[in-house]
Amino acid sequence: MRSFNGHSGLARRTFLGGLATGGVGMAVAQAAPPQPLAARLPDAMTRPGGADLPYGLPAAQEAQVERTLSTAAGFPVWRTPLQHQRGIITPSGLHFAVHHNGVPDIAPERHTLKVHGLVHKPLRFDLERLLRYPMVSRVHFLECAGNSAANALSPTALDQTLGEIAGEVSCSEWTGVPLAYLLNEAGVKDSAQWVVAEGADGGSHSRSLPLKALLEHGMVALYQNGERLRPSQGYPMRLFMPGWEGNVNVKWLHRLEVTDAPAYTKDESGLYTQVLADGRIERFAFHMEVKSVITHPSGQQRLPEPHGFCEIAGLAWSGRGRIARVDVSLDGGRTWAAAQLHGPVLDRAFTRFTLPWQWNGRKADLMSRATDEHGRTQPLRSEWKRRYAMHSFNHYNAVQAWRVQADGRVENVYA
Ligand SMILES: Nc1nc2c(c(=O)[nH]1)N[C@H]1C(S)=C(S)[C@@H](COP(=O)(O)O)O[C@H]1N2
Ligand SMILES: [Mo]
Repeated sequence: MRSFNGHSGLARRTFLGGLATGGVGMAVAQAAPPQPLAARLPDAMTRPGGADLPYGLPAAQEAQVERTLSTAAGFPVWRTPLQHQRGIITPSGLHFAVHHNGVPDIAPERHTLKVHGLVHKPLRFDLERLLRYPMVSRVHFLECAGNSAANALSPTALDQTLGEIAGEVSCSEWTGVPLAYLLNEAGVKDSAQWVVAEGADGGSHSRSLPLKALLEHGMVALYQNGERLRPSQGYPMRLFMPGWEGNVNVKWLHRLEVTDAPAYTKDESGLYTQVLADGRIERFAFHMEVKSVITHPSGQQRLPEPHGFCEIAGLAWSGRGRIARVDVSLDGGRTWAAAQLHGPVLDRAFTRFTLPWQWNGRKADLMSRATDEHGRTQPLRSEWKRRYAMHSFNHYNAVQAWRVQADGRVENVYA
């Protein structure tokens, strides 16, 4: 006991010193002449801190964590920097956004939602009335049908960040009124089969949706991550259909017309139809398929050390249900290992996965392949390309591969 106490100071210093040289980069103070307490404290501990803000902002030092803008489609597409996301919820300010005709400036007190067409009692809801209905909250991803289009179309893999390549997907907690409450109150007629949803933006973005699915899963979302929708996400209200392609989630929703047939609006007959390899056209492809990306390490990152421990981390999702497993390959798809899924594993939501990796400092091709609870799994890029016509790009869910070069730099590659 006595000798242990006598040596504990030395033993402790040796242990910490060992850790410091062992690679965790911790600086350890050596024995030094005694200093006044204030001189030994970090600056911030020696005086009162600064003021806070009425609405909080990220740390100034994190300013590089931003959405990136693409105009390749002819309209602005803001993409989530997924490489910086650790966790399943995308901060609202980083949610991706696609606006075909800009963000309308809507006065909430004048906005209304009309339910009409094949109904017994046409209804009109202002926001105040809608906010009095019972609401549900659900965590769900939202993905643009055109996410990862460049990987589908570009003959060579573009050297970009993950956000630039596949950032047209985000995940939020959405809170709102189930559509069934509103449609049942209006009373749909026997001949009713479809609903045309229209937005109050310049181009009156509109889509036809099967009534049965809307009654089962549709929501008029009013809140996102606990606060009212952001203008960019459809303030003051949007349609939300969990797991379905982004463009059916009509923002700035102002009209639901119950019909007996689809309307074949411009938004569903042009950009969002998908041409198959044999020339046939998929008219309505609502579900987003199972998909995953390794977020770390990912495109344009650089591993800090030529050798050493690195946690492979990523996100997986499926428009048809829960994620059942994610396999990770470190050798370009020759061998696979099951990654650990981190809960909560939610229906049609981001699921986080990780795999510990000891990098040996040699070139390595990393891939992730998710499988959902229905046994659907991601195709390789070559398999996906065989299924669709050469110029098709919607619903691209092929396995994403990253090459870690010997110097630690990470690049997008086709596997
Ligand atoms: N009214 C309206 N709704 C819209 C759009 C639009 O341009 N106008 N864009 C759609 C597309 S293409 C997508 S991918 C999703 C994106 O939703 P987000 O901007 O909230 O991420 O909104 C859809 N809803
Ligand atoms: Mo989209």
